[in-house]
Amino acid sequence: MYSEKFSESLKLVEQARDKNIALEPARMTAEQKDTLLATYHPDYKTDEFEVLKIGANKGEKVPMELAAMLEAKSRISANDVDLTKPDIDCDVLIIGGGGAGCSAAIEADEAGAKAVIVTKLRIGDANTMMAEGGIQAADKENDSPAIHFLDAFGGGHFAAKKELLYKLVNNAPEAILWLNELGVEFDKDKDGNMITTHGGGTSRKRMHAAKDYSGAEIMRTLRDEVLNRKIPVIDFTAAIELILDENGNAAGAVLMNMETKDLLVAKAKTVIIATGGAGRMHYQGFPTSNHYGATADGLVLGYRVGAKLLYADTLQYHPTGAAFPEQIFGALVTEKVRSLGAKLVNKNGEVFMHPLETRDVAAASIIRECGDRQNGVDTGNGLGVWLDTPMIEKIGGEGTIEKRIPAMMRMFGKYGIDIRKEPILVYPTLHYQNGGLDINENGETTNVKNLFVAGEAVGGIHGRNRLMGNSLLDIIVFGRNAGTNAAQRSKEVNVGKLTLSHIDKFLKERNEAGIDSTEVSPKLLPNYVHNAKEQ
Ligand code: MEZ
Repeated sequence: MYSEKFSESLKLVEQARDKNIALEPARMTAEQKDTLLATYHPDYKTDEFEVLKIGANKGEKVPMELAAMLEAKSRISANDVDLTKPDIDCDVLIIGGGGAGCSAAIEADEAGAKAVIVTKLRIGDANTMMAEGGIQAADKENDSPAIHFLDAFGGGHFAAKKELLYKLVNNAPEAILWLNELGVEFDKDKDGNMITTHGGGTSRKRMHAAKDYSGAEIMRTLRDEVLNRKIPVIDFTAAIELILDENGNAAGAVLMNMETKDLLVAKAKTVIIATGGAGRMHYQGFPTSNHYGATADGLVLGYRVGAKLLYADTLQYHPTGAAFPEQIFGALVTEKVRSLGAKLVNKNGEVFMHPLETRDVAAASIIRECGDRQNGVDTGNGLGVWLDTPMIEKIGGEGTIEKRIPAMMRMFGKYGIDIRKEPILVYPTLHYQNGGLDINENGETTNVKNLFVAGEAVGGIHGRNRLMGNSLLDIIVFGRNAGTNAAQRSKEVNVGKLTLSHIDKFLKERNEAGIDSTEVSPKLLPNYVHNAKEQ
């Protein structure tokens, strides 16, 4: 239910609806996109970034909040733990209990390795659970992995590591079959064929979905499989420091019980970082669509032992975060809403962009509309533009919204907004970490042996911008890949003497670079401050 102050703008949106449905907005030219991004996309705000003074990416810029974590002190010193008596001893230690971690664990287990998952919250508390619109795979007759590659490579500004993207798109059809076999309830037509839709920047309909809770459905299935296989899962236990062996290879992690703060030592022949994203870092003050634990931990753990980052200066702001009501500020409004026909409309009821431009372009376009063009709607808590959801029912017929995007209907319905009849207000929200740790096609970091990475903590799969549905895909493809390869490697590894000497080495580097911050990392949880005055 919208208050009186929205009525004038709502009337203009309603009046223009039929005309706007018929309108076919032009796509922007490459030149227009470049200018738009350089002027309005948050990645281009130079004063929000800091150049790293130490570590493998010294001299490169990253968001200032991330720089503070990458250059912070360890939570422990080397003599806080006794490395000679490990509490856990396994073949593959998986840090993170989201989609990538679970996929890795399943394949490591399948390959006969002793895998253990540790997670600072609970298994399944992850961005995978929050993904809505779908997972891409070129498995229809009019499509091919090569076309999928071209879409993603262009959408990512031709910056993706080609061998990683090649693996992503070629393994996509098999990933869908694997999930289907495990029990994911994909949307299917009456003949049992998967229903697929477009996403921003796709030239074919290849988005497979489970309504608008695709990630939750995938996570449910993976979690069940991990538990059915009886793979050990240690909940509420964070990895706070990696352990190397005397040869400089990854060999485990120091773990911290999130409640008691007790420390444990996990020794492992191989380690997989699958810690997910960074939305709760709230770069540039943006709200986020991410889960509570998304604080870039894996990047910090890897960086401190010398692993390289790739594209850590690029973030994805999902164009349509909820801008109203305040209770769901920043929550994800799936791109599928636009795939089903809803257009973005400004306060005057004007369509100002093609609804399925790539995400960076769409986000920058909304920021421009609300900023310099002054065509945003004042929500009482910032600005937003309309996403005209009633168009979906007009295009697809009555009942389409309830059938295809029921979670969206429920989320806004709770606040008295019937999205079948009324449009919703949206603004970009921090959604995805495009950059992360640099890996080779086996999923191993390029410069720390026996350290693997999967999921959102990886950089380079998507280049400098990711297309919708390629993240649910990468957690499966690269999660499984890391699990299989780490298990294989573990058969060849003889772990040397364990050491935490990198902590002192890192401290020395800090001192030499004149860094005297008192911050410690990894962050583990966001530090929201309770403001008693607001009560
Ligand atoms: O890939 C994503 O980020 C995704 C599926 C998000 C969405 O809009 O639903």
